[in-house]
Amino acid sequence: MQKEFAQLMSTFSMRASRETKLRFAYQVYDDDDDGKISREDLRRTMKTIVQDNMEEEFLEEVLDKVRSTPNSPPIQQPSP
Ligand SMILES: [Ca+2]
Repeated sequence: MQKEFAQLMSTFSMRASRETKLRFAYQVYDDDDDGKISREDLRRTMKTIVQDNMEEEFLEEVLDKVRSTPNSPPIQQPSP
């Protein structure tokens, strides 16, 4: 457990490589483990963080903003 915590914290280090940070981001956000961070992955992660403390409409606005941010990870639209 201590080793895992140390590994987790090392990803926030300035010395951690970009690949290490990206790998960590995918572990956190890629909820369905398909190698892509989709809008639904982000929605599930945000719901876990904010629980019922954010209006659905505001959550959608935040998700829209993330999609339009340069250098953001590719976002996959959910299937209709
Ligand atoms: Ca995914």
